[in-house]
Amino acid sequence: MAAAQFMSSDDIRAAFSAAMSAMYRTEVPAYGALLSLVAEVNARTLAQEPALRASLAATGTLDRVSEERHGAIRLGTDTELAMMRRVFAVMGMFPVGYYDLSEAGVPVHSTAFRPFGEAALRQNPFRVFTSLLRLDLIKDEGLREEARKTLAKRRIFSDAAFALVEKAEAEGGLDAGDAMRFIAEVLNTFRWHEQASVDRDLYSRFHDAHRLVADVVSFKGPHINHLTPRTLDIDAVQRLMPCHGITPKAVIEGPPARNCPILLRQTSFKALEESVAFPNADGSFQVGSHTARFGEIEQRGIALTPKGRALYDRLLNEARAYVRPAPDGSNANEYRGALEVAFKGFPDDWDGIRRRGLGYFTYSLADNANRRIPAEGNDLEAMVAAGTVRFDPIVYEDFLPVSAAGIFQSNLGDGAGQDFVASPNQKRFEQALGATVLNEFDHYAGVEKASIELCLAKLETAGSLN
Ligand code: OOG
Ligand code: NI
Repeated sequence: MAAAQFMSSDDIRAAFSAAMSAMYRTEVPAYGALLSLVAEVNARTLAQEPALRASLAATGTLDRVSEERHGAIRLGTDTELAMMRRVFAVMGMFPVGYYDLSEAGVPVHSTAFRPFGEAALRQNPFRVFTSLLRLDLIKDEGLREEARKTLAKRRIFSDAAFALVEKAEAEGGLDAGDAMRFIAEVLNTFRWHEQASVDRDLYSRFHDAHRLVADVVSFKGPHINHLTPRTLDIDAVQRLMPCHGITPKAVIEGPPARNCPILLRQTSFKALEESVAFPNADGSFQVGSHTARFGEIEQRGIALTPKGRALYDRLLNEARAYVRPAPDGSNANEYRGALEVAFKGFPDDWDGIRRRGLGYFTYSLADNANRRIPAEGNDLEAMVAAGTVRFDPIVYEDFLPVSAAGIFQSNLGDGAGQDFVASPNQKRFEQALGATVLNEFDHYAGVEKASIELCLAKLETAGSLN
């Protein structure tokens, strides 16, 4: 019974996420300060908002909140992306969604590796926003070739990591000892390297082409560039960050503050300037610096249906057509105002969102249900109206391309954006990945449907007992 000895992929993911967080805390101390602030604000929010606490408890998601985070990495080659997919699969993380960032002036396209099943998400929803550099968008052919050659030489995974992934694939899992070795080996891939792999001059040329090219190509591996805890009140954290010595970016990305949070709101603090040793031809080093790693927080709201998402996109575009947030924050208030006006067009009560088919919900028997089956009929709506069935928003587990672009821009530095012709190429991305990406909407729709079926089945049993 070999399977019984395997450490579950959910446990491996949880352990990996904790190890990554511990590593990042030592590498970027401000991340530790942010974690304490978020924990404080979350505790206060839960104490002040009993309805929120009850909803999180009813959906079994109260415990995961404080453990929750996402990270981001940027890869250089197809081979790296394909291997990363196999590594994440050992931790029960699969590619969900395709994000084209070229439109926003960033030469990458991306996916999010994350757990997919409801039970896995509940145990630990750790996700990694994973980008692949698009050298095809770099105009200078000579430089493109230099980048390609540099990337072709590096190996971002150790031999031991390869061997453990192959073992997990061949045998269907890893025992606890192997899992711990796997975590340690893979963690090294995400580590910061103070020594660059190119000389100062080549770094500068990459940097001039695009800061992101320098960040991906000049180093020995895809250093984790941020880790993002989940807060239950992003406005409070944004307000309190300066008191903790952290300067946030000027505007919160995503929808405005609302009674019923939708999708995702995010804010970040600027990247650190870190010292880097660039190798010279004679074996000596020249000291310079690089800005790459930063901090971010996010507040997650309800997952929207395609109809809800279309409404969100329309309202966000409306606000941005009126005023585009300037990188220096000079029009932050105006932008906030424009968002608030535009989003008056989005219902701000859970039942309104539900009845208009804008968001996904889970349904369950209400705690105090006296199992009263309404005379008008026993369909779900009647049960909801009678208070026998409760509904709770399903949390959005994914990302938003416009927000991601804003986060990229803020930590790459102002004016880092370039005009690329928008060129989404999901097929090309999936070829590199060696798999197709999962569709996020299918996941949410499936969770909602399963909850309705379970709820109706329970009611039927209760009804027949009456
Ligand atoms: C990723 C930026 C996107 C988010 O939360 O939207 C992201 C990056 O800077 O590599 O992490
Ligand atoms: Ni992020």
